[in-house]
Amino acid sequence: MSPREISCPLFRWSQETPDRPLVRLPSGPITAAALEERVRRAVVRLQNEGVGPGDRIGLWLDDPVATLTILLALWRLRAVACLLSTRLPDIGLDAPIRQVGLQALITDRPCVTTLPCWHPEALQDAPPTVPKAPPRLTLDQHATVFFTSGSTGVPKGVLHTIGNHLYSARGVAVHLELRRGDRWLLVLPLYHVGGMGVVARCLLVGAEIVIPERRAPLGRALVRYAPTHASLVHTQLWRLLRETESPPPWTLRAVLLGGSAIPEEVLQEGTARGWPLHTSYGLTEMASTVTATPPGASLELLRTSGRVLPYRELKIGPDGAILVRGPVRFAGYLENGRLHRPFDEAGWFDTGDLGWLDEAGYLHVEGRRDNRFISGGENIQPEAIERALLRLPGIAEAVVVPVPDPEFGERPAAFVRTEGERWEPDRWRAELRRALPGFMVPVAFWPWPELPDGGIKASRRLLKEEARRRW
Ligand code: 4YB
Repeated sequence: MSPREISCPLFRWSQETPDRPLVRLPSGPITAAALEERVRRAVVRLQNEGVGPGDRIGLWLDDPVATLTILLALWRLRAVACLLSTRLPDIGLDAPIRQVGLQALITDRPCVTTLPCWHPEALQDAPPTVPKAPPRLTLDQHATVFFTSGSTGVPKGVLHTIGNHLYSARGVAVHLELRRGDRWLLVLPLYHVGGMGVVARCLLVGAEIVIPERRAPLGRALVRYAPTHASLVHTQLWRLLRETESPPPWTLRAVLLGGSAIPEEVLQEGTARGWPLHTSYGLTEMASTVTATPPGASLELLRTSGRVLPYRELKIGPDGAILVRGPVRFAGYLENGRLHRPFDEAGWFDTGDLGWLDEAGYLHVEGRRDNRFISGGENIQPEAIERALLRLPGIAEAVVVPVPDPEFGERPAAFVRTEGERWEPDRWRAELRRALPGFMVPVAFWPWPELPDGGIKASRRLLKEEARRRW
């Protein structure tokens, strides 16, 4: 085997521990041998359809097991799995299809494009063939495309290699002491790197991917499946803490929180009630987690985004920009079918996020450079106002956007989602005046609007448009 090659972890588990579950569903476990068989069936059918090295195949599927099976089959054929959000309406597919240059789409919905469409079940009706040699993957083989919407709303295709996912998984597995037989709760979609991260880590070490009933309360899933690990966004943890009074299950060793800053109240309540929280900073372009706090971190440490994990490098640029590189860094963006590599000569990628490192090497994220705006000559980083809002009791979510103002140019306005608490903009304004300079206190507070479902995060672009309509 060349140094750039690795053996396929699933194949290895299917040989060494065929009866060990690798996926846990409400209907029961899927063993390593059974998953391997599914992947082999899909390999046969995809090969018959002519799928080969470098082909880019869209996956627009709700079913995580079908997604996982086809993803692994595509890797064995050296093709690229392009994961499309199932929250996209049909018409929303055009832009990502064009950006990436897809050859075919695998979906269980009616085919809405001119591309060849294959149903996932049809990819399971061939007899599996036993490979002549153990399947091998190459570290620099193109593996996946995930889509990030960016501030313009035009989706960019983020291309990863096998090596990106492997090293991402290695660093997190070591940091969170993930071992064979552990169980990681998958309640993030597989078209987001946070979901992919769970899959890669579990496959690497031979842990179980636990997939509970969709939309079932998290508390129930924790009791039923007794996971050792879980990846959550802060709203999921917030709801979980509201839903249950119970202490965390004794099996649970790590809750990895990611995707944004975490409200103070969630951190305080979570740690006081004994939840094993880890805050983190990550991004699609780095195949998920870049920094994370260690096991047993104090509340003070949890207010940071943690320290850099193995196989990642991070530095702060002259203007406070967070720059990253290392074996987990993506291969580039696919734009109009072409690969664009936005890296400097030394391989650094400018994340667009601003932040700083403290003396102990813990990362503090301030916000995104392109969210900043100027109000009466003062620079406003809206995330600083959001952090202040999220420290107030009962505020579960806050997004601050600029609205036009003849005198100041732009001024901040806030969308706020409360949980259980009353709607009290006067009180919030008074509290914020104590914490922030006057120009940072929002001129308007609006309740969280109904938005088209944008995935695991609210779209700041849509909220900005909504604010302009209301102002
Ligand atoms: C932040 C931020 C922070 C990101 N403070 N802004 O496995 C994981 O790492 C995981 C576990 C649970 C939930 C999510 C994850 C993720 O993968 C998150 C990765 C992610 O959010 N990627 S993204 O491309 O959708 O967004 C990246 C952006 O999110 C960053 O560029 C930041 O702007 C923001 N962000 N962590 C403040 N701690």
